[in-house]
This record gives sequence, C-alpha cells and structure tokens, in this order.
Amino acid sequence: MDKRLLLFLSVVVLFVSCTSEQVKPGDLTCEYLSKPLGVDVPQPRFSWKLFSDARGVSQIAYRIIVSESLDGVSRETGDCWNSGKINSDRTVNLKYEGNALRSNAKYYWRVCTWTNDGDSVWSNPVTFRTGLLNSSDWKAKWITARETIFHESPVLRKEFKLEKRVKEAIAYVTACGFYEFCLNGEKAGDHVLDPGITDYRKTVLYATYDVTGMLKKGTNVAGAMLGNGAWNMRKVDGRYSWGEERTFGNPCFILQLHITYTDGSQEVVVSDETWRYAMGPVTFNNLYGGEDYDARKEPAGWMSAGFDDTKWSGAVLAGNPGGRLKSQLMPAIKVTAALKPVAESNPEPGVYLFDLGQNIAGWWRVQLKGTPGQTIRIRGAETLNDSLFPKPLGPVDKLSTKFRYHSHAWTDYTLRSDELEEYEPHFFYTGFRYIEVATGNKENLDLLRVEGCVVRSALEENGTFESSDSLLNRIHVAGQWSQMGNTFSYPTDCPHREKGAYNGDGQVIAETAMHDFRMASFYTKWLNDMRDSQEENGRIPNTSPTLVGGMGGGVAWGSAYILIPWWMNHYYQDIRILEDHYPAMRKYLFYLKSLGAQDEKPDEPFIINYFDGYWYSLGEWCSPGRNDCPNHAVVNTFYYYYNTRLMSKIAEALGKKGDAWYFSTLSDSIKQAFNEKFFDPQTHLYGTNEVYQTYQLLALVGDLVPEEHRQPVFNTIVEDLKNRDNHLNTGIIGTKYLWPVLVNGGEENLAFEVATRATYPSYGYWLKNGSTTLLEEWSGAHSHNHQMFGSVSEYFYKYLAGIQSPMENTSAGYKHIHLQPVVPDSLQSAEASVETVAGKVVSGWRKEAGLFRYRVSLPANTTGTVVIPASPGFILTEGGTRVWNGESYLKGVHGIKQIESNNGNLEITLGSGNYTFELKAL
Ligand code: RAM
Repeated sequence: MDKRLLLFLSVVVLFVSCTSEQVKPGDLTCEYLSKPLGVDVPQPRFSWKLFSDARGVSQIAYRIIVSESLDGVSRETGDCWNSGKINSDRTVNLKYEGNALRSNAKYYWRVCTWTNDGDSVWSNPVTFRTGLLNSSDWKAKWITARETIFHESPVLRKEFKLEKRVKEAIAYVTACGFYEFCLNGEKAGDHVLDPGITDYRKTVLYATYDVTGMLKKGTNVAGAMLGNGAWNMRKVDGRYSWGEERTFGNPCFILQLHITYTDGSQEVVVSDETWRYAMGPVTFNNLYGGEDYDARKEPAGWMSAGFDDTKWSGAVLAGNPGGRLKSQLMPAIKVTAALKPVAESNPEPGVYLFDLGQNIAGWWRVQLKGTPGQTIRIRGAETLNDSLFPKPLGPVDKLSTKFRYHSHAWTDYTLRSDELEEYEPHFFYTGFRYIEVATGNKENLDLLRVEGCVVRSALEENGTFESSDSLLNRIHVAGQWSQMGNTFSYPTDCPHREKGAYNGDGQVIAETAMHDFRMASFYTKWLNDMRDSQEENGRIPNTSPTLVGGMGGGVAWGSAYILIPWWMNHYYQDIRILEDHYPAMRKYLFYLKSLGAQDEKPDEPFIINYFDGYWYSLGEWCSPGRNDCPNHAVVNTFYYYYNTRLMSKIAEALGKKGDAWYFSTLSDSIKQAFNEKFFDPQTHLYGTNEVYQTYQLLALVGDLVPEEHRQPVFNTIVEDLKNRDNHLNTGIIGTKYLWPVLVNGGEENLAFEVATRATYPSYGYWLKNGSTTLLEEWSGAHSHNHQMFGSVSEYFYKYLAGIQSPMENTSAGYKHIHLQPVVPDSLQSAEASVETVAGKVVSGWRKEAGLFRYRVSLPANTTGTVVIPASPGFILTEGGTRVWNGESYLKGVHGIKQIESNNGNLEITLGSGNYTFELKAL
C-alpha cells in the first residue's frame, strides 16, 4: 500500500479512536435500573449519560436500537426497534417504540450519540429482560399449608427432573408474607424480607432471578420457607406488636420457573398441589415481635434430592390474594453491610452486651457455641440503662428496656449441637445500636461472635457532602443513616416501634433522599402503594401501604401523592409518573375540596378545619416541647392550597388546559380565604398571637403572603429565632422550609447558626449527646431513628455547596444547572456531589488566604450558571487564566461563555466540563 495512504489511514483511525474516547455514552439504564430482570412495562424507558473530560460537550442527536440478539445490536440494525437518528439532546426516559415485547425474553440495547464536535459514538450493548407481561402468562398456583398458621413458618419442597442440559433458567417467585427461595440447597439471589410490602389485595410484587447456574441435568430440588410479614400479622401475648391484628390468612407462595435447554426446547416448573411441606425451624415470626429459630427442627437434607418427604403434608391451593402480580422493579431489601461491635461486655454470667457504635436498622448475625437444646435470647436497643441518649458501652451497663419495642422484641435461637452455629433472622428486623445476648442459665457460652447487619432497600448512594464544619458533616451522615434505617420498600417512620409507611415523614425527606440515594424506582413503587391505598372518597391515607402503621397524620401526609410525582418529574424528567397518576391525584384533590366543605366549619369551604378527630387532622408534628401545633388548620389549609397550585401546573404540563385553569382559580380562592382567616396584618402573624415559625414559613413558601407584607412576615421569623438564641421552633413540616426561606431572605449567617446550634432544640444537641441517627423528638424522647428531620441536608447540598435542584433554578433533569454557593462567615469550605440523571455534578469551595477557590464539574451534555459572591474589583481566574479583570469579562477560556457582574455576584455561564476558579483581590 502507498505509504502516504497508510499514514493517512492511521491518522484517521487515531483521530476516530481519540474523539470516540472523548465522549462516551454510559450508565445505561432501563426503567432506572441497570440490566434489569423482569421488566413488565410494555414500553420501558431508556436513559444514559454522556461521559467526557472535554468542555462544552452536548448531544445533538441519538439513535437507540433494540434486538433480541447481541448480534442484532452489534450489526446496528436493531431488529426489535431502531429509533432512527433523532435530533435531540435528551438522554433521560426515552420510551421504547418498537415491536411488542415478549414475556420472559432477553433484549439487548445500545445507543449512538452525536455530539456537537461532529462525532458519533456507540455505547456498549447492555441487556434487559422482560418479566411476565400478561396475567395469563402465570401458570403457577398459589400454595400454602392446610392448617391455620399463626406464628410458625412452613417449608415447602418439590423435586423435579430435567432431562437435558440447561441453557437458561429464570425464576419468577413471590409470597404473601415473606419468602426465602432455594434451589438445590442454595438460596436464589440475595434478597431478604422479600417481596416488598404492598397492599396484597391490589398488588403483589414478584422477583425475577436468573438461576441458570443453580440447576443441573437430573433431579433438582426447589424449596421455600415462608414468613408472615404484613400478610399474617397476629397479636402476640408477651411479645411486642403494633396496631390491630390483621391477617389475610396463611402465608402463601407462588413460583414459575422457565427453563430453556441447550437444544432450544423449553419447560416450565410451577408451584402447585404436588409440592409438600412441613413446619420448619422458624417456630415464631412476627414483623414486630421477633423470631424464634429452633435449629433442631431443620429437616436434615430436605433441600437434597432423595429426601424422604412422605411424612410431610401435601400443599393446598391458597386463595388468590387478589392483587395483580407485578414485577418488583426496584432494588430489593438486602443486607448491605455488617458492622463489627466497637465494644463488648459481659456484665454478668450468661449476659453479653455489644455496642455497634452506630444506630442501625436490620438485625444481628451471631456465631455461637453452647449446648444442644440451649436457647439464647438476643435483643437490641437504642440506649443503655433506660437513659435518654446513647453512650459508649461500659462494663456494668444494661440494655434499655423502657420501650416494649426493645424489651419485648427478640429472637430466640435454640442450638442443635455443641458445634459452632451461626444465626441471623429471616423474617424480622428492628432498630438498635446495642445488642444483648442472654443464655438464660447464667452461664457463659463457649464462644460468641456478634455483628450488626444493616438491612434496607439496597438503593445506590447518590450524593456526598463535606465541609470544614464537622458538626454539619455529622448531621448529614446521621441523616443518611436514618434514611437507610427507614427504607424498607417504602419509607418508614421508624424501624422498631411502628415500621409504618408514613406519607408525611416520607414526603418531607424526599428531596433530601433524592440527593442522597437513587430513589426513582423506589418512589415509582411507593406511588403505586399510595394509589392502591386511595379510599373511595379519594382520600390518601396517612400511610401507604396501609397494612403497616396506619395511624396519625393530616393533609401534609396524603400530599405526598402530589408532591412526589411533581418532584420526580423535575429531578428525573419523568412525565409518565404524572400521566399515570393524574386521575388518582385529581381525585385526591377533589377529596381535599370536599373536606373543606365537610369539616367542623362547613361555612368556610376553602379552609380545612378540624376533621375526623385529633389523630387525623394533625398539622405540624414534633416541634419542640409539643407534639403538634397550636392551629392545625393553618398547615392543613396550606397543603390544600399548595397541592391545588401544583395540580394546576401538573395539568398544564399534561396539556389539560381546563383543569389547569380550574385548579388555578381554586387555589386563588384558597389563598384569599387563607389570608382572611389566618393573617393578622397588624402583627404579621399567621394563625396565632405569638410567632409560630412554621406558619410564617409556610405562608412565605407558598407565596401566600401579600407582597407588601413579605418582608415583615420574614422579619418575624428572624426575630423569633434570635429571641430563642438562634434555635428553631419547627417540627417536621416547618424544618424542611426553614433554611431555604432564611437563605433566600438574605440571612445566610443566621441560617448557618441555626443549623450548627448544639443546645436544645437542635441537631447538635442530639449529636453532642451521642446520637448517630436523627431522632423523633428534639428532646430525645422516644424513637432514635426517624428520618423526618433529615430535610436539613437540602440546605447542605443546595445552598452551602450550592447545587441548586430543579425545584430552584436548575432546569428539569439537570440540563441547565444552577450553582450558587451560600458562604457563611464562619464556614471555611463546603463541597458536594450529586449523581443526577444527567451525570455527576460537583461543586466545592474553599476560603484560602486572600483567595476564594471554587471547583465545579458539570457532566457532558449539560450547561451551567455559576453565581459566586464577588466584591467589585476582584479578579477571577480559571485554571490560572484571568477571565474577569475586576470590571469585565475576558474571553478566551474554552467552555466559559459569559461572565457578568450582578448584585455583588459574578454570574458565569458555562458549558459542561471541569473548572477551577480562583477569586482574589487585584
Ligand atoms: C408517629 C409516627 C410518624 C408520624 C405520625 C403522625 O406515630 O412515628 O412519625 O408521621 O406519628
């Protein structure tokens, strides 16, 4: 070949590989999940991110292809779907529009992106698997034991023969209650407490496992162990329980195992009456009361072929639970970490105490050696010696037993041998920091090892925050622990006392949670729970699903059903969540309207006054010194108003013009009534004669305050905080809005002072007293693991580090990112990162001698506006090059599009990429 041609070709190859390395689509997800199994959405949505170190990168077009074979996507034909080249910068939630998907099939997909540098790059291919798309695909039957089950746990088994070599095997499995599913003696997957709790009468979630490697030619054994969960919740004498006894019958089980042989033929193994069962080693299990496990009752060899099950009984068909079988399209509950104790003691013979140094939700894993038949009792608690706060474990400390959810919830383990045995619970979890192991006979064990297992919906972490103030950092981490402690397929209030799906707690923490964890698939499930729980009259109960918890709340609780979809559409560009739920959201709004007309004062139709009794018309909750607020109607009417206004915007977004107009008009009427009823223009107070911070905050947040009164209303909050020596006086509702209102009102230093207080009531008070999670009450009373006050982390991400969310000035889906750090005098540095749907955003600043250093990273295919405080005469450099000379913008640095001075700030317009700015005096 001509040498020159060769050189030319190699340059071309080099150029192509160089540029294609510069930009690469990655992190491909389908329905928010990476390579999901069991997708049962007929038109699943695809998302990706663009990765590049270059600046100013944007996508100008994309093409998605989907095929049932790897070859199909490699050849770039996409035999199921070829979207063609679409001129668009969108990368999030693009809907499949190809041939109808088949049940139980594997699909490959990849995306080609064109960027503004003229290049096009293919992603690597990834897969998704469909689940069982039609209810008629289910051939398996629900099975159970014939006798009534109260507390014990049946084990079921079935042998089946496979005549040929297995190419692929997929198991669809679930239970009402909980299950553990095994093949040939090995547990399938790593889910625990599966399936996620739903209202089984409406929805039952099934898991999909790829069990190809677990089957063999010849005889195989399928086995399952069932737990009561929220399906068969019995009251128990002498053991802790919560709420009413509620049982829908025996725990029941369903399995459909699809096998494809290497020759292409297929077979299906199903649960039916040919399965056999016996009562297993779990002799007691209760979601609240604990679990008893008698290892002597493990039927030896029951998971192996040839086990004699003739003495076992034949399973019987269970009634259909009623709910639609849906795929559990979210991370399952798993053991995500195991913590070793930081201290242990043996205060008396036969009693051991362990301190994890961290309050967690989950359970304990013990290794122990004793005598056969000996029963060991294990309990947990959040404090020692019945004291208010935790502390490091000392030699004579005792487990706190002041709450029944600690003293009367335990696991009893009975040893089968004098060998080393290991145990962890199967169908029970709780919240604790200390673990007590008691032998009961005042004799020590031959050997004992304990660790604390962190159990939660295994959502991926999503955000980081670090500042020069260690208290802030600790508050953030404690908040994350409380979220982890309250994420069990729905947001719970606490992991021990109620385990309730409180919608109020869940909504106030939601925006923080969307920074700390990848919440999208979890909230998609939870919103279905809310819809399932909707009552005939449109009411969304205080807990969804209602099967657990089911107690108090007010309008702020049900409002989760409007707020969460609204936030999801902003954070995740998820319009489908609005479309899907709109009819039920609308019905809820009309319920609120009817409430206004049917409460204690029907002559005030736009005000939601007292209704349905104290526990159901709660307003603010858990403010200092009181459990509720002086005037519930203010909070309830605020949420009525806020929901109505959002519904108008949602209707607008969905093109429902008539509804948009209707809700907008209704919200105007509520606003007027709200001010007439609650606002005193003389005192500038809402709802009371003394300042109640929450009311003043809500009125400002909802834009309810007449323009000329905004500043005086704001001033009442500032004065009240100062009168309280910079202490807040808010409960779970007002706390979410406290920092945004202060910062936006220009009180940046006060906001910081309030956040870093260390005396009652404050976060610092909790943490200085040894807490490692967030508490239920500012005083320290009751639960030590409630997530609802964690909303302060929004302040850390959005204001201190400055990564505004799509609820502030950032655009939906983080396409145009607004970064505006708020810099209190007494903070030296702050940095946060958030893994948004568009990619990872980083914003971090540090004060150095005569210098303000600011680092920012914007993912490819986004743009940004950076706003940093800058006095006149300051110069700004980026990467050492001057870009602002004290008066005007100096062009030339790639990626920076404009710099302007505005109200004491510099406003910098940027393309994607990494930047390091330095601001200093001339
Ligand atoms: C408590 C719960 C929860 C709260 C309700 C009103 O029982 O712990 O946090 O939402 O009450």
